[in-house]
Amino acid sequence: MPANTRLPLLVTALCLLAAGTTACEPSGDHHARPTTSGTTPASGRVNLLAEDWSHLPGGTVEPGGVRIHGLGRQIVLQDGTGGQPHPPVNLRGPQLTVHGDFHIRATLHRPAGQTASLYLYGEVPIVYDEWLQNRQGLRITITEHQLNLTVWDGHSATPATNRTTPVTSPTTITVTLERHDGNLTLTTDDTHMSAPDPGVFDTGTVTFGADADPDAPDWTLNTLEATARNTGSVTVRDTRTPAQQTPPPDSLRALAETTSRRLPIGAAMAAEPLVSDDGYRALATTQFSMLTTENALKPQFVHPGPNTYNFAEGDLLADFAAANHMTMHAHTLVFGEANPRWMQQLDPADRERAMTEHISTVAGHYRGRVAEWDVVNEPLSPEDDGPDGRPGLREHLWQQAMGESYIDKAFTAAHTADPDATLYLNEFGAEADGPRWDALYDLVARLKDRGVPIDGVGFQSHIHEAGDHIDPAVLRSHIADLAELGLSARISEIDVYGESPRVQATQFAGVLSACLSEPTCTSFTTWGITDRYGSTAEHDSYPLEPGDELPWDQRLRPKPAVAALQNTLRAARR
Ligand code: 9MR
Repeated sequence: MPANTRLPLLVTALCLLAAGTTACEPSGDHHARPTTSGTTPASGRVNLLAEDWSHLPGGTVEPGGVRIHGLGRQIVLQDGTGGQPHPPVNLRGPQLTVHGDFHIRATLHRPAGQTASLYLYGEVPIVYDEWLQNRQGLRITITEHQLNLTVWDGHSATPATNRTTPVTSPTTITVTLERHDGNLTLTTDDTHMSAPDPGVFDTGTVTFGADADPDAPDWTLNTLEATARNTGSVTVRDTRTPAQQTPPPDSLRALAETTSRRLPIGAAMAAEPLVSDDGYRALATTQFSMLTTENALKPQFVHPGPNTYNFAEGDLLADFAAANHMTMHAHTLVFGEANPRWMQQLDPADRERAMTEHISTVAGHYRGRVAEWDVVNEPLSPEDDGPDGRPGLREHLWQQAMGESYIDKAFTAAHTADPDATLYLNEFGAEADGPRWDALYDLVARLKDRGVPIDGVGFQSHIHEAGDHIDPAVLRSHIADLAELGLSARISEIDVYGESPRVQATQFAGVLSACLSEPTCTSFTTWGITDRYGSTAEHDSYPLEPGDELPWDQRLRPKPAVAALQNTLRAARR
């Protein structure tokens, strides 16, 4: 293929993610380079840096290679503990298809004091905002005096191999990782170490990632090549191959189009499975007309350091939504959870400025691409701890610094940053009558009285216990009460856990029908698509122990809930 007819992998990645052929165009700031995507040079050698590295979080494509700046991204728990590293993955970059023996050789420039890490994943990690599960993959780390090889086999959080050897590390170093005869061997000019291969690349793919110490000077990946050995082969996965997916007429999104409301049907989605799991991506594109960012735009993902923003995963989701003609609902600007440690440790006097800066930068970045924001998530206390026996405001860093006014300030800042976005306050447990609904109603009524630019309320609709069962008639009455205040509503995060498939189906369908019956209910969104990646999974277990809360099971088979949702949509045909 002549070089000038080759497409940047970025474009092919978006085509892969696209449902419509017209959508195969990149957007945003890219520095895509020519690529050999989809080709196999006769030598069985692939120049991976000729592919797209422009979306690597913390990476900058330069003439001499890819400069790696550490983001210091970590998974921090709500009490400020934890801190599991969350290294960048080049999700929109090259995926290598491998068979048999091969080696991957990297040359890098590592300034003194820097720790350079290169990741080769057989399966990309599963990422949530309270944990990251490493699956099959390996990390090569080079410090001043040491070379380290860490191998995860997908059966445990503990690495199967973690070996270190001394290295006389010059500034420029070449490392070669070879898979051969059931072993993994790592070689540099002056050292050599081997470990048994637990089948890290048995998936037949390699996805790359790179990380750095944020406090040391950046390192540069100057070359990265894969070469087949013996009878093995290496190719860059041709992401253009999969056929474009057209929503079948009985899909949720196609049926919803036939309702008089043309109600958007959404799901919370994550970047990693959209890229790495063809079945998940197919459901995402064919079944849903709306996308909520599950974790990618929570503060600790998007704003890992006081002056460090990372939009890579959020941009992937925004481009995916646009390419597939989905409305993008962004979650969430201000929340008591999922905040990076630096935010949790802010002096109270600095919090208002930090909050409004965060909002203006993040909502400003997505201006024009995001239709709606959850501006404030879960402002109510989980307990009935207010003076009137209802929930008071949830105590967290923003509320402690500003009292209730943090909500006013957050909405005002979001409206300034993106005047066209529809702005929601999102809450759980307010679908039934009782003190929680009363507290929510009074809160949003006060906001409206004060002229706060709030457009609507999200009813999360998590049904995790029998006591959470939602009565559609009561939910309808709440939506109607909000309409009288001039507020719209949406079903923002429904999932139904621990119920029989029949009860689960009835609950999903009842809530959808309540939404369809109220003209001010603007959309219906499930909190995920499949139990394979559901948010109630037991995350410490290998293999992952999924929950059962979503419409598609962990093998991506539809449960009765899917038919119940389809029937509810059919019944609302215009
Ligand atoms: O789905 C999210 C999961 O990956 C996180 O680990 C969890 C941590 O708080 O948050 C989940 O999403 C929540 C959302 O942000 C707000 N409402 C409740 C959702 C489900 O727990």
